[in-house]
Amino acid sequence: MYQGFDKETFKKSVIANARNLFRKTIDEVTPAQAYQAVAYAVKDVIIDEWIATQKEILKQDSKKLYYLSMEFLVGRYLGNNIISICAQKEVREVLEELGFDLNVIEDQERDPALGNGGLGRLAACFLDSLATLGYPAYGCGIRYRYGMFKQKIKDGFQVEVPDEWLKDGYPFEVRRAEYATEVKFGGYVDIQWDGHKNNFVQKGYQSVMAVPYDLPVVGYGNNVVDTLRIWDAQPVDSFNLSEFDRGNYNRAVEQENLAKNLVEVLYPNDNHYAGKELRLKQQYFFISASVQLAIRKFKENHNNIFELPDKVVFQMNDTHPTVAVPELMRILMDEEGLSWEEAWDITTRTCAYTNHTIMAEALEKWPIELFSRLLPRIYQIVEEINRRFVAEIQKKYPNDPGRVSRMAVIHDGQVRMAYMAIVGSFSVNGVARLHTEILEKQELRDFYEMMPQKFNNKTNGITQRRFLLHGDPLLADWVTEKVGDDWITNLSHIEKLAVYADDKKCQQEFMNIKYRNKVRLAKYIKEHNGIDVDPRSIFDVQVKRLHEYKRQLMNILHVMYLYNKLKDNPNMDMVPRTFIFGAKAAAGYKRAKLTIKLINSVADVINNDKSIGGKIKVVFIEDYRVSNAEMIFAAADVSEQISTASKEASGTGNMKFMLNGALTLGTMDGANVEIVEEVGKDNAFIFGMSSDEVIGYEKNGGYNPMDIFNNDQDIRRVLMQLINGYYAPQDTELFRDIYNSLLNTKSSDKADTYFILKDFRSYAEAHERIDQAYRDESWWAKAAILNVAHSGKFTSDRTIEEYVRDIWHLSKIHVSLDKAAADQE
Ligand code: 26Q
Repeated sequence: MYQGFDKETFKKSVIANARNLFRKTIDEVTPAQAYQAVAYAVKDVIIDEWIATQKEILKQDSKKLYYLSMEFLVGRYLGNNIISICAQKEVREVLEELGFDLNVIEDQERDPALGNGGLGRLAACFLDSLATLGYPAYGCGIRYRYGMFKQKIKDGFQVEVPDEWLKDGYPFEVRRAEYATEVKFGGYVDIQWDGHKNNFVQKGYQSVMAVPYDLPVVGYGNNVVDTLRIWDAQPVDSFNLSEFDRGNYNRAVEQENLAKNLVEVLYPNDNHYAGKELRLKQQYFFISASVQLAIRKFKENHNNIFELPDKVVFQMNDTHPTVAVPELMRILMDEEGLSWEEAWDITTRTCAYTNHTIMAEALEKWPIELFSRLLPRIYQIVEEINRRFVAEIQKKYPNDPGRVSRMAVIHDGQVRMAYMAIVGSFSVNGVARLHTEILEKQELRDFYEMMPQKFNNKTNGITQRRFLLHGDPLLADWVTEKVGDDWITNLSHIEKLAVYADDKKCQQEFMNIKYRNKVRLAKYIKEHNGIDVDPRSIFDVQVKRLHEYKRQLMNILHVMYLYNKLKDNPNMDMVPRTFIFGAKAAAGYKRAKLTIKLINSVADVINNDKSIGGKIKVVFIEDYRVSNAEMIFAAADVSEQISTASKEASGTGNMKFMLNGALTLGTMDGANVEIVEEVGKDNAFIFGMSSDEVIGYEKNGGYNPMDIFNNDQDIRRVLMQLINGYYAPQDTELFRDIYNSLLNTKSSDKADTYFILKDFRSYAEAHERIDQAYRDESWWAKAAILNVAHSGKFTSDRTIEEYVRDIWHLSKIHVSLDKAAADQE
């Protein structure tokens, strides 16, 4: 247990909080109030470690990582923090003595959902690992007033409801008004000659104050607490208005509105670029504030700015934070007085870039008009970056104008953010081996050719502390009983489970745990969906953002196909299957939303058809998010990872399922490739085209889904059911768009771009293999245990160690609490 934790003190703290916050005795508070009282008490325990860690970082003069990200999908804090201070048992006991159930209290917390999906959740896992491994790190992001929307399902359709996560205040955050920082937008650049050089001064701008809120990131059992710093926007008070603006009422109102709007809401697009002005403002807002503060902090105890790359590294989480490159250049030149060459040298040794997608539609390209109007000084710098880079290309590849137009940062009236990120960074990494290979050989080939030394792979990972220790306590205890608890901070130890895979008793124990987790999920489904599902059926799960490339559509088409088979032959011998979906669609993504409706329509028909004896059930879980995800992974038998090969950069849900002993049904895409490599092809169900085949068709054509439609009557029947009212008797045209997306007879070359029909048969066969395999309980248990045992590679602890070794070069800090206590005195 954590050194500083004392049960009696903790109990008193909870009681005192109830009194101070709510003027109530502890027996009077509601569960929501009890949550607050407990959360503040836990924060109280953490706060000394937090202070001690920051003092230690200062004392050691450690190099610091700034992980710049528009998204941090941290999920609930309370349960995770209690685990990290290793006081779960004690807190549970204290609460029981006070008449509360810890699980119920944890359930009161709203998920801070400051992210969309994989990229945001990865950032959260990374912070957990950084703190647990003892590395000095800051997450830098935005304190959106509204995070990812809450999803309601009404009449089968998704309805978005605002996520008011800050409504009752958030106990774990600390406002740091003393670090407020001004960020400037718009206006023009005044060039002033001072007799030696030109000075660039932004004038006539609007500004906002960026005010940071800090959230603790508690390392597991090591007293290290890092910081997630999220920025709020406040209007600058009129005293701060420059001479130029004083008395300009309109400008004052505009500035006030700018501050109000800036951090209002997270854009709910996942893997899709929307060229919205406000989005670019958000990007510059949090980047300018974060970079300014990092430099200010550096200068507090260093006087040589050339040492910056030894003390600071900025990791850019995709291209969203790429304005960090020109912003750092601006500060170094305009504020620190360095030359271009000096500033560029420092910048390109301080910034690093992670690519998370090769989907063309997700690539950020900002129109010059917008970019230069919003960020006039930054745009000048981008132009100069581009001018010099183009010259470099021409020097290296004379007489090859194609290269210049393919590679220039500014091209066709747009700023290409990925290219700026590459040019301005010393490291460019993909997030799984296959993804990095595709970047090098296809998408970023020209860049790889010109600067191969920058490119590297960092296969993603997940934190076992949230996704096993917290999310699946039964399995966690079982693993600990078998192999000890080292896996909590060193997941490679979980490998030792493999020796139990053949042991019949262990197999039974494992299947029992899985069964109890399925009962827990079945209860949740009954409560939330009113659907009865049989925990003895196979729980076949696809939970992730809804996107065409992830092919939820293929999954539901296969359910329709299976249902047809069952209708034709009600005695068909099959293991009962529960198909579970969970997915949010971007609010403006029509086809994705229609796919949700299709899933729910199919669910309605099948779940209410008594004639099939409950052999198939379909469940759409409303509002898929981190908190229910933990329970869903724990209950899964089959993990659907069925993206069109080459499209999913990595995937991380795949790893969470594996860790919880689900078998992968997947394509050879993203990190699935490495999962299969670890667990063996025999312990997974792999199907479909390879990424090379997909890329081949995309390049050369030659695929016509109509051929499949014409020649495969089962597929044809399913597709016809999309447009004959089988699942939408009121509106036979409802699913026409989905039908067209697969077949569009007018232009067949644009149909089925994600190769759903092409992969369908192979997918259906893989499902049959699952049906057969599940009948042999011993085989299944063995394969599931081997999945858990071979999941060691996929901890984010391993990923972070690789980033540290190859890119960040950080050193660990050690925090002992006695010292913290001594410092206090
Ligand atoms: C861009 C511009 C404007 C508005 C929104 C966006 C935007 C927002 C979010 C673009 C992309 C995203 C999210 C991308 C994402 O989550 N990618 C996923 O990253 C995971 C972590 O590396 C991978 O595992 C997934 O494969 C990848 O899809």
